[in-house]
Amino acid sequence: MDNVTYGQLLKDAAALIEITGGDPWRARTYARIGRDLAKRAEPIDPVVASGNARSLPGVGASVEKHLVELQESGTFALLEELRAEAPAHILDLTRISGLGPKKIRALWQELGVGSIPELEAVLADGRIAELKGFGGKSQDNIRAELERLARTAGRRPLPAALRVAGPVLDFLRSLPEVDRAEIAGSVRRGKDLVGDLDFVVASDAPLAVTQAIVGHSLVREVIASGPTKTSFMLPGDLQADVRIVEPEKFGALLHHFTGSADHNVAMRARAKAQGLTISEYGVASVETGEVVACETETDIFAAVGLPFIEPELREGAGELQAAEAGRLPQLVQRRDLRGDLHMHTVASDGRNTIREMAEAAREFGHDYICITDHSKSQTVANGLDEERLRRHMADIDAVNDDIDGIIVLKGIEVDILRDGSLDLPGDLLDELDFVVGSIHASFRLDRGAMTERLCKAIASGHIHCVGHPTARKLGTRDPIDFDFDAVVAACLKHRVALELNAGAGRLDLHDIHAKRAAAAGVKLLINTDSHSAGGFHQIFFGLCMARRAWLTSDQILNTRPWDEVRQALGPVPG
Ligand code: DGT
Ligand code: CA
Ligand code: CA
Ligand code: ZN
Repeated sequence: MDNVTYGQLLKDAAALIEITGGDPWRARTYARIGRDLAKRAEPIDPVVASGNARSLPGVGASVEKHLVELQESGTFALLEELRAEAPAHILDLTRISGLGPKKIRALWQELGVGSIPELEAVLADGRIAELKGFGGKSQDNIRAELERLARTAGRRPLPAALRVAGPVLDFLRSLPEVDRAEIAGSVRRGKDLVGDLDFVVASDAPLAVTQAIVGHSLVREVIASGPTKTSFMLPGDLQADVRIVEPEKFGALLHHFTGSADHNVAMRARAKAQGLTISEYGVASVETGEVVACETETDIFAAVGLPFIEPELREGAGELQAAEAGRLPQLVQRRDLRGDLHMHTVASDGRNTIREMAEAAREFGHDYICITDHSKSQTVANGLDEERLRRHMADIDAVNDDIDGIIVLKGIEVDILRDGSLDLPGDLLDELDFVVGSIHASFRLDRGAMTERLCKAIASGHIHCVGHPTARKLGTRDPIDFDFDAVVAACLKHRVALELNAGAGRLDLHDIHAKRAAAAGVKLLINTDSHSAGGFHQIFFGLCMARRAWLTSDQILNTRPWDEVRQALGPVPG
């Protein structure tokens, strides 16, 4: 069994313990262990199999027993007991942010609500108002959440999809019968939310490949299986389609299933005008039926008179015209990025020290980083007040003096308060190398007030960058509402950058806004907002957003050395 499943089932048990009125302390312990196991890089299976489950972080005698049962049977007795005690679909309610286990328990015990449709019913007939803690505001929130869930039904964040897709792709590539395997579809195009996974495989032995896939431990349920096409379910209710072709036709298959559908439609129209057809089997002549291209994607594009178009651009949004005119952008790449200017340490809510973050960043290949812990109003995140920030600044300087091969800058992620003022005094902020200003509360101001709030912070002269500008949480919280163009104008005027926050839970700005900001001339920064030394790889997700926004390296500030970044930002001198 894979780590994600171990973790998910422990988290399910944790939620059910609280919903059924069990010990909250025990629930929290299970939830924490579940989260840690799901994130763990090394497989848990062999550890459990060798009887060493207790060497896993936090695991004691009772959890060890569950893990052993899980490995043997795919479930454990306690989980089954808990499931039997509560309504079958009650865990669906945990997807509504703002509804914790306590509230879910009240809904179930007092009103008999055990599923999302039942929740919709008590909301519609007003019975929900009988419950304590479910006033008008809370009901509005639940309504908004239900709308959000309906809108994003079945779609999930790219990082979560990749966590599941990665091991499947590795497995396919490890098969001796497999020549090449790639993930296609919306994942290859780097979309922030994806519907399903599409794998394309080159092999001369499709049956052997199919047999191997359906036997894989990650495969939950096979939906359809033919000689060259298989569909199955992966953990987290994620569907995957696998298609297999002979190696000579791999390019055609990869192109077709990378899409997007709109891009394919545009390609077909172009081919038709040239007397050609285009399908998953290649580009062919209408007249003779002869296939003129199929081996590589470059061949496919060349057959219709175009240069290679990067997958992130294939949305049918003018990429064919740009390619035809020789105006395709030279998209920013991983190796262009030199630094990361947003991260947390143990001083606030991060897991590692300044030194550990610096060493990991250097190992990752960065030339500079900025330590930006939270400011004081983030009490849950142990935010820094003036006095603690002063000490932290000295600590950062000490690490910077001591370490070779990387510049360690001192900064902060200062809260932009409800009225647009900043959470720490301006003269103190001005002593820092770099300041990120972010919104972490009061997300529901109306559009006018929210725009004013952001513009006031941008005009303060004390911040260099707006962090995660729309404050969305990918798949769980909608973006805040403000006049984006007004904020872009303020950023230009005051030389403030906008962040492309690459943190797996955010991806904020997303592509459409990033494109608009860059077109207006605002500088962007791709930062990971890492909360641990293992977080820097998330820059990949930020790159996906940037590339989907057609961005080149000169539109992204942290492709430059630190002194140039600094000079490009902040109040105009004089
Ligand atoms: P998703 O899964 O909803 O996030 O988005 P995609 O783009 O991965 O869509 P999916 O999985 O339905 O299909 C993968 C690609 O296969 C799609 O981008 C283009 C191609 N494709 C699938 N069905 C059709 C179709 O009916 N017409 C065209 N032109 N292309 C299709
Ligand atoms: Ca797909
Ligand atoms: Ca699909
Ligand atoms: Zn933040």
